Amino acid sequence: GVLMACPMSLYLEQELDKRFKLFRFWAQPSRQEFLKNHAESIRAVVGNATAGADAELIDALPKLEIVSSFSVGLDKIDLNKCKEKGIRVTNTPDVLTEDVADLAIGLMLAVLRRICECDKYVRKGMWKTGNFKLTNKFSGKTVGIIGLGRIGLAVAKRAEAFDCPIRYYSRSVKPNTNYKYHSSVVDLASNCDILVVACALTPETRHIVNREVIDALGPKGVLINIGRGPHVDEPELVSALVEGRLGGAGLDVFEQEPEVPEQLFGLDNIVLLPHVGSATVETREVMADLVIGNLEAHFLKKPLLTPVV
Ligand code: 8YV
Repeated sequence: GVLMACPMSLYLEQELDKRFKLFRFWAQPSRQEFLKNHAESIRAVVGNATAGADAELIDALPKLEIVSSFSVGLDKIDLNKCKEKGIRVTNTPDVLTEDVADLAIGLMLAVLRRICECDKYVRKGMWKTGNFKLTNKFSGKTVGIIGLGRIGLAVAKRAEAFDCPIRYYSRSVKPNTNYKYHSSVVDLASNCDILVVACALTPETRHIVNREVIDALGPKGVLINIGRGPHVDEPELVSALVEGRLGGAGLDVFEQEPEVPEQLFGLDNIVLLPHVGSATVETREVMADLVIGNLEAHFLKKPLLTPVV
């Protein structure tokens, strides 16, 4: 049996149903009762950015062999526990990189050029009675990227096409780029106009954007988060935006999804998205195929397509 941790893709559900005995964890009236009756038959868990396999679930599934995640991020999976128990883990890297990087650029443009606000202005019929206020230029702005991995690099490449100088922070200097390296996030934030969070969420990167970083970015700076909500100290971000200490923000992720701080709803210098970085028809289908491909490879004792553990 395969246990799906939460709803993520109808196509994936259909394809899993065709191949395995699929259990939908979210549809169980009682999870405890469900585990009592079915724990022994579950050999795989399918998770995502919302729910994966924490220590408790792993311990409750004695026959678990593999966790196949419908996400590139692995923060909802207890990787150490999987290693310890010899449970394999796979994710969906590469296939979503372009979409997430595209969305990061979209957020930069939307925040600086006020695209969402402009759209409302037209829809409300306000164009007839006035002129929209001037916005801010994107081309040529310095873009600072936290985490120059697959997604960070794809953002950099796109921003370069807009003549944006690129700077980055990561644990160590990346050998194959000429982008300017900063050894601290505060230093990076002090030296860029737009700061993008593009690293993995780990205990070390939790709240990597804290008050000090936000203040370094400053009243003209823009924060773009296409990583994970907990990368940013959200109450600090909210007060900085409300008090005008930060110029703007484009946020695809939040600390307590789907909860979004209501103080943000009244601000027009921010764009709020419901975690849609990889949410295109094309990419979600490829992600689903990769989840299934990994499960099939595992059960056929073939090499996994995208192994993590
Ligand atoms: C999805 C993601 O939101 O890949 C990730 O890490 O956050 C996204 O692709 C999610 O996993 C889809 O359900």
